[in-house]
Amino acid sequence: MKNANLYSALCAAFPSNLGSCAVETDSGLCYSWQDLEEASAMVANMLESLDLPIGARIAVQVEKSVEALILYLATLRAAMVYVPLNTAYQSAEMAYFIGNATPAVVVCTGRNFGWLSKLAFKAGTGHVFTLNDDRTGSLLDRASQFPRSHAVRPVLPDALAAIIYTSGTTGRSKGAMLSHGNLLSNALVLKDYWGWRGAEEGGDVLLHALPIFHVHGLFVAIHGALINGSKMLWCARFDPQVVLGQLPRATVFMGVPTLYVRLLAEPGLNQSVVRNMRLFISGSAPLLLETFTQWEKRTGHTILERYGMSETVMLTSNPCRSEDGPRLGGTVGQPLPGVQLRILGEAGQALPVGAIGAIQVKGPGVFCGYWQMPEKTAEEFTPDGYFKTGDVGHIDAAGYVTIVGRSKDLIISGGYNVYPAEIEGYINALPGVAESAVVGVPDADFGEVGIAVVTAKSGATLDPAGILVTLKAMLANFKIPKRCVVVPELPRNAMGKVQKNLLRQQYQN
Ligand code: MCA
Ligand code: AMP
Repeated sequence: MKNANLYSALCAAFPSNLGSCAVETDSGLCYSWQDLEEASAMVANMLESLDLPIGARIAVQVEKSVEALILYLATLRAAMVYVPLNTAYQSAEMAYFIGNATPAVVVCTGRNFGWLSKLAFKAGTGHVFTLNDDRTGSLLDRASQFPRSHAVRPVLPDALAAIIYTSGTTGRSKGAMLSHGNLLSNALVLKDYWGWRGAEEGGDVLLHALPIFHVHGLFVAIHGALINGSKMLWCARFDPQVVLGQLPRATVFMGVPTLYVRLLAEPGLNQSVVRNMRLFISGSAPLLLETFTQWEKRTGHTILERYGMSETVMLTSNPCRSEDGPRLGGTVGQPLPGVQLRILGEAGQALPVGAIGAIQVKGPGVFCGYWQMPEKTAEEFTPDGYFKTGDVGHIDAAGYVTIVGRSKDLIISGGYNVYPAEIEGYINALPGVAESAVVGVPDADFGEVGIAVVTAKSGATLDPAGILVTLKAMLANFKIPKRCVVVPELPRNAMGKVQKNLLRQQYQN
């Protein structure tokens, strides 16, 4: 069998000098390429010693650290399936993910071990390890007893590498199953399309300041650097001052639009700080034209905006090389090589250039379906095999795609997805609440934030601030609406459907 293990491809791209620095942290630690290879071998050996079946899920909710990256690489090597979970998730959310993914192994912080291990063992998980961001925890203790060399398990391209949870429009989150082939093909396309520079051309250095539990920070950024043998400057969290301090040493930066907005608010952002930069990339949420233009004025660099999804990895990108065309603000660029993208009208008819419709895609990055949800998977594909993105947009004569909205009821806040239906479910269950509607309104920092509009049951009195406090104890912090208002009734159309567009207009500032 020809080995399609993603780790093998990443490892093959490591530079010949394995002792050179692969990852430098903001606390001054340097991990060499050899460290990545050997430490991931030890963790892979440890995982394999647990006698788990190929494809066993390894669910991970830990703070960002290079050891967490090593755990990801080890999971790939051992042909198990990585399930990264946002550190903001609280117990009810974690109970759902663990119940749904049925992981054989859960890795969490020492701080959360008490409640999370109980929950995991109850759901049938066999092993719970801890991993802290200071290189302590039972995972590393155990792994330290295993050999530093490991034979990567060969897999076929369609073997699962990761399950990424992405919230559902109506019900609970769905786990998007991504294969080694999905991830490797996307990494290779982006390596070429974004012109990653090898050591002979001076070598790119990636400044990594995103979380590593979503596609952007984990796959687009990390795979990009590793498959090019490029060093990463690693920030444990996004701090604009720290990023400014590191920019002169970097050549590539990736961020959600909020990161660019926050950097622009720093007086220290100027052309000198970015003098060595080659490429600024934005994605995960719409980049306002204003941010795009201001960035160009302040730094002399044109941000490259691209578009993707957890279910598809990257789909479109503005050009990197000037000979491929200009980077157009407000657009997400052209379909990447290998991606077929079409715009359809309401009756399912293909639309002419410029007409607005539903975006559907096909390509090597498109996922293998939702974990244990065959009906939901079937619903999201057309009979001829296109995936329905739920995004609405148009494409121009030169092939540039512009996203104008979403048919899915989704708020994207600071690059995180918030599904109103989920929040409304929690609010509606609170005592005294008759019904609620959560809508997204523009926000200068997060791009969009949620507002909860709530009505009371007859005779009940509601405290809007109290509702938010109660929600905070139940849900990840980024999902909490930034405002809550109590109204006598929600606006409805003739069919009785809540008119969210009116609420969006009413509460937009
Ligand atoms: C934090 N808060 C948020 C968010 N983050 N509220 C709404 N949206 C958010 N994104 C809450 C905090 O809990 C806090 O609430 C209050 O807002 C202020 O937090 P702040 O200190 O400003 O937040 P932070 O810790 O600085 O984080 C902001 C951030 C972070 C750095 C922008 O949200 C972030 O790293 N976002 C990147 C997300 C990302 O990587 N997305 C990629 C998805 P309180 O004070 O009440 O506690 S992958 C994807 O979409 C695909 C497929 C793609 O195309 O890339
Ligand atoms: P996720 O569920 O995290 O995979 O989010 C995917 C969604 O993020 C897409 O369906 C889009 O709605 C949105 N998205 C990603 N990149 C962009 C972008 N550059 N511009 C606008 N929306 C984007």
